[in-house]
Amino acid sequence: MAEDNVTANRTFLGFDLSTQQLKVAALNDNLEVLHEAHVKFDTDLPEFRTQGGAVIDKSDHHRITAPTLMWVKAVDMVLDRLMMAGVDFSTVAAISGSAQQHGSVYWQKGASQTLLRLNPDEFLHQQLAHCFSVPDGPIWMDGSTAQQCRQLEAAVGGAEMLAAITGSRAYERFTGAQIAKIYQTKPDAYKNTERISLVSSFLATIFLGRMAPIDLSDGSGMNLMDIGAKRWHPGLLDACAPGLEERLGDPVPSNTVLGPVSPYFVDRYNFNPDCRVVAFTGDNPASLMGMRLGEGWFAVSLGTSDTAFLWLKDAKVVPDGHVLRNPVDENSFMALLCFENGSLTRERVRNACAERSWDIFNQLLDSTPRGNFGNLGLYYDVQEILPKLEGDFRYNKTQRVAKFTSLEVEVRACVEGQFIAKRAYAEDFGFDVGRGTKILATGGASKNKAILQVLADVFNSPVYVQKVAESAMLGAAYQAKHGLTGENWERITASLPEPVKVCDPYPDADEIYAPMTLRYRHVVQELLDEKSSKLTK
Ligand code: ADP
Ligand code: XUL
Repeated sequence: MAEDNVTANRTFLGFDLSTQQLKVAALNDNLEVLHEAHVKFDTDLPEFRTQGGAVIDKSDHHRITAPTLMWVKAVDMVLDRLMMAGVDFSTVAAISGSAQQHGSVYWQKGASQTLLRLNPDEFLHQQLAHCFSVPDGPIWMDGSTAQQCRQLEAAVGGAEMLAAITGSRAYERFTGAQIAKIYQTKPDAYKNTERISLVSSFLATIFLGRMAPIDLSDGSGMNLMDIGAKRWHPGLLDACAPGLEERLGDPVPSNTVLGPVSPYFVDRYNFNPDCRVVAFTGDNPASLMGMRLGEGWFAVSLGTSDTAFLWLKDAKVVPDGHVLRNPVDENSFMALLCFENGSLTRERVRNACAERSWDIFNQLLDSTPRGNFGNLGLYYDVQEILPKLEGDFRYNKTQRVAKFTSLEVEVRACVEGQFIAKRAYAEDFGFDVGRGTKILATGGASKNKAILQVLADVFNSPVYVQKVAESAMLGAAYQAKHGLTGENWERITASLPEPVKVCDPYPDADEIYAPMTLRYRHVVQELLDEKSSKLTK
């Protein structure tokens, strides 16, 4: 009886360290959210001078990093805020978390000793201030490692081989190339590094009080893992840097219980010493869990960047897409498509055309017809991943133009262009658009119905949202319970509400968007050809 009470009162924490903020939610045993708190990097921690959570170094080929200590300080702050919100940490049975993928953290030699000796009377950021051999680790927005990418591909006989082994061809933001660049440009810092974490395993390390392993799912985003064999690929490790295997540690399945929470949190915040830390993972795998994604669904996350994913039974390699190990089922996979120009680009167009207001943006969007009078726009504020282009490209019915004829056309062109691109890549992954398919939207912009209507029309499929939009953070909290109890995933998540339908496509949607998707493919091919012919001149 007493034990039942303990179980009934237990809570789970799910963290999400995204690009712009650290969020956390406390869930009860039925996985209902009791409390939430967040820390926004730019505004809550202005001393780190980030923009959108990142620092751009113009003197170093636009290298994009984030100060590791800022994230540490955010942990101190967010726990204080959660305590203020009324969370009793002694009820927390397990913690897990998600984080922006690919970014890396470099622990200086001696850091594990510091982690073991944390003083509960002092802040984490004071004690860990000198624990990082590279204080600003590269994050997923960085694109400065083209040279290292070529080296990785060469090590295994080309881009296709690399994709067959690791699930992705070489990507600048993937951790392997990033580590290689650190080794090549900062050899002393690399030598002085005891351990390299992903952002997810870094956050797990803080809670565990010792070096946490990388999980298989987030580990698939490094271009270093043999995703079939679920272990690091020795040739790829060697191609990056010497002594990398011991700096990474062995990857573990995503629902692994790593151990009890660090005594620091027991003493400072009154956590129960039995509270367990379950492996942390990447935000996209965590979102797949938070959305409880099944077959026939295509999930679209409209965050700082836009991402899309689907559950794959078998690894299917598609040019430019990513295949990761599945965070729920160790024997399955997931497909991931990442578009770097997401919300920030929509915001830029909103600011230019709609007086910085989403309401006005939506009025403009609603005042234009599906298909936008034959206008098509592609907007890439920073170099896009899918496809590799940068700049604004506008086309009217017949030709490329410098400007559109009105603000409302510009607004619709931005949203349609972004979703048509997603449709084209989903089709490449074998997604049978419009034939019983359903779209699940999440992320900051998924609260915007006018934007979701365009999504429904472009995919000729109904769009659903989860009742609570923070799928990565929630997925992490579900994983905390999944890892702790070892129960079946479907049973664990059965009590959760079903997704809610918010839009249906209009009957004429496919007539308009099937040809527009084809046109998009032609336009992109033309732009890519134009770019490569300029490069070879
Ligand atoms: P992150 O990738 O950092 O987790 P979020 O998923 O929290 O980001 O999304 C943040 C973005 O959501 C903001 O950059 C903002 O542009 C966008 N957003 C917030 N509200 C709206 C809205 N009503 N309509 C469209 N976009 C929105
Ligand atoms: C995925 C990717 C981003 C980051 C940040 O490949 O780079 O989605 O995970 O959210």
